[in-house]
Amino acid sequence: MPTYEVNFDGLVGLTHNYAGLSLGNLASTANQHAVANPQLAALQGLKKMKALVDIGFKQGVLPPQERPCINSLRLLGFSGTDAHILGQVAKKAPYLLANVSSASAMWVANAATVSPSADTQDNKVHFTVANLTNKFHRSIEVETTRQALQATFRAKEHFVHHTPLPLQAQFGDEGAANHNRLCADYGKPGVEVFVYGRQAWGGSVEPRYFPARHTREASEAIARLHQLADEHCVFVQQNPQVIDQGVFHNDVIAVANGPVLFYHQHAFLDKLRAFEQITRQLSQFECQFVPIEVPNHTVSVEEAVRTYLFNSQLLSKADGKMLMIVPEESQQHTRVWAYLNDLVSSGGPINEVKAFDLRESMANGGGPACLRLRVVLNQQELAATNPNTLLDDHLYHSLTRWVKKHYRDRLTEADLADPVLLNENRTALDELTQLMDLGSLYPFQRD
Ligand code: SUG
Repeated sequence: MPTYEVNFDGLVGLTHNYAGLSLGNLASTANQHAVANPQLAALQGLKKMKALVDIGFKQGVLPPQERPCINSLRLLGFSGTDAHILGQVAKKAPYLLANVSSASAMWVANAATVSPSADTQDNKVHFTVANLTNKFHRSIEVETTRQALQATFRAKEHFVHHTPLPLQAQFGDEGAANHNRLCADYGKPGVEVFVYGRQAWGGSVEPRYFPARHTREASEAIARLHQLADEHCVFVQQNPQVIDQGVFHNDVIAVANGPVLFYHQHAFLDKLRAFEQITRQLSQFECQFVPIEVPNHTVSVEEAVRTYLFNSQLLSKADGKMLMIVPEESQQHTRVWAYLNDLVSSGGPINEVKAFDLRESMANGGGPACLRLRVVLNQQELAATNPNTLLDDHLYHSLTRWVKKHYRDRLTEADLADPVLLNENRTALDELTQLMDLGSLYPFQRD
């Protein structure tokens, strides 16, 4: 049966702004207080999605969230009308206003971990929504993400949705950004590689300055929940030194597709052991592991973080070769671009590269790979997916019109307390749930 990797991209929300909320994510900190353009951000994301559809890839869309999140503020003791709450929080706790207003749900690589049916014992696709405990502004995404995934993948005979892991640092889970799958073909069983930042119990070397957001214990729990065979899972620690240099998720320094792992020399702590396991496990499926290492003297960790070379999408083309989608920052960097040109002409599996302008998202530390959640679906599973979430020309044009109608082209933190902005959000999202047939997804639609 034909099987596809469908990339579901997060649609940028109406409150996209630069609040400097993510310690350890250098772009987020550096761009605090910059003026954001939510309309441009959403259109940049849509253009990437449309370009991939036009080349023949399957592409889905995941919706943004209701922001500012008034419900979170009520849980924290604010009361009265929504407008009153916004006024109070802006005066008494502006840091909270920024947190409950972030459009961070756009980075859906952190929405969930997904295991394809070819890997799971019950032959269903398993989803575990990431708890994102390390950052408050991200932890409040969980409930709407869970509902959005359920509204997209409804059919119980094909899809299993697990509740998030306990909302606790020892089970810190950042989803697919720390998860890679290696396989011969999407439809064949694969080896799932879980990359963690630290071990909560038992001790591990940890970064000194920046948080390791994701634990080994979280990854192990997900492997159990997803009914993966022990002999087809590899757990490897991210190098704590690169976390301290701004690599807050593994997808900032490595990406896999098919049998290929494209990674930086310093990405992993115990690389040799992990690669030996991957090689052995893949050989059980008669699949040869293809590691492509970028040496530090060619691209340093600092350059990798600045250009997001590894936050790329590796996509399998019909001719068996791979296309690499990189952010424009990689094209503008002389050494990185020279490396990429050498790579595509080297006769290896990656023979084409395309750069996209995603500057609005990049300024918050979100590149092409952060914006997408990979969901491997066979023909039947694809047919059982909510069709209104799959991007075609019609949906692209509807969403583009919708963005142009509702989104502001300038937003600063000072604008977040404006009750008019909240209403603009709700009006737009109400229309979106109809466009994408998502049901009553948002708190304001249910209250
Ligand atoms: O969690 N940035 C996000 C970026 C997530 C990127 N995702 C992946 N690498 N998969 C984060 O750090 C910044 C928000 C702000 O500062 O306003 C932010 O949340």
